[in-house]
Amino acid sequence: MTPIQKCLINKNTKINPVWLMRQAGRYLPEFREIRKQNPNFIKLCLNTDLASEITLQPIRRFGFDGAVIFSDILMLPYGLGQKVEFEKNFGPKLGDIDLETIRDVDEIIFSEKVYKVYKAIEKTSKDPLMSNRDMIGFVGAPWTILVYMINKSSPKKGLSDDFFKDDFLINRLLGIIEKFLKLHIKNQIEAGAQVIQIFDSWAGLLENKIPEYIYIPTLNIVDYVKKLGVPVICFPRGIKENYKDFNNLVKPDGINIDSEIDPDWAKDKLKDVVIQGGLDPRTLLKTDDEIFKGATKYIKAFKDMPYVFNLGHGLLPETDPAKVEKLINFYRSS
Ligand code: 1CP
Repeated sequence: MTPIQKCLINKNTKINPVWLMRQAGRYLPEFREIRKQNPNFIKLCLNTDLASEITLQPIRRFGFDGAVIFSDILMLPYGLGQKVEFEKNFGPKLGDIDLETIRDVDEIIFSEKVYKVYKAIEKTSKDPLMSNRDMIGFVGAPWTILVYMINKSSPKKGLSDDFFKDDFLINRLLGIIEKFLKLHIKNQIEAGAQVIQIFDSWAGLLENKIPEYIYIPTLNIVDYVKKLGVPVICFPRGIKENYKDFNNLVKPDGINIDSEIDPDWAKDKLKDVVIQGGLDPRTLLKTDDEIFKGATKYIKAFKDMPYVFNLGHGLLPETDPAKVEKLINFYRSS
């Protein structure tokens, strides 16, 4: 078994694995160099050699215990035939949804559209650098994918008032999203993914209907991953004290806490689950002392428990890689 698997499945308390969300990406000069030559982000994700190289860049630098495949949660709508583009200084821009066309997409059409992601996982898994390291595959949670597909851009400024206006569309889409998320997960596992993380980055946008849009659809996916025999980590960002209900109902193997969650609260309320993450990524923009102090809070709280060190959200693009190195060295030596 690989280190993160040992922590999640065997509840081994001696391993203390570490990886960071968004560890492959914009804060690394070697990534920016490749990105400059590859203005089309989706094409870059579908370039097996480059996607694999980008996945390994942070492993080479920092020796993380897990490598997260360089891809994006929006490969799902892309595979379903929705237009997906990334505009500089704007973020993702999606095309209109045509339910008629999406309805006709079958498993073969989807898998063929994104099969290079699976090839990249396969290639990366075979790299000597990956020995005794976890290959982490991922998807967006049904709710977060629904948000992007309907909103068609980042919901940073909140959901539009008419987001829920078309009940029929929402329910049909959720069913389709769930079906293809399962396929996308199965394909990643068959290609070599040893851990699956489900990112629900926009879970915090919902004030009610949380069971309907978060707990139930995520539980369906989590049960499916468990049936495939692979450990699954959930990240329902921003749901505050609902983390407790989420954990009791969805029962993932691991749960990534966001930076708003107090680690002592998490220790007390989140039972029968391995906790991951928590440290505010903005801490890495501060002085060394502040970084060590921030990390110590989590190290102390989860001492003698199985815990996967990570952040409370993705690394910020402006992070200095030297600070990441200091954090990892500090964690490893503490
Ligand atoms: O160079 C660029 O401009 C591209 C930046 C970039 C990168 C490096 C995007 C666009 N996606 C990625 C890779 C990525 N995305 C990974 C693999 C790398 C790694 O984690 O090490 C992963 C796991 C994701 C997941 C992802 N994409 C999430 C969930 C995690 C989170 O940060 O909340 C989300 C919400 C996305 C959508 C997305 N893709 C890219 C951007 C800029 C965004 C966010 C847009 C928004 O604010 O709504």
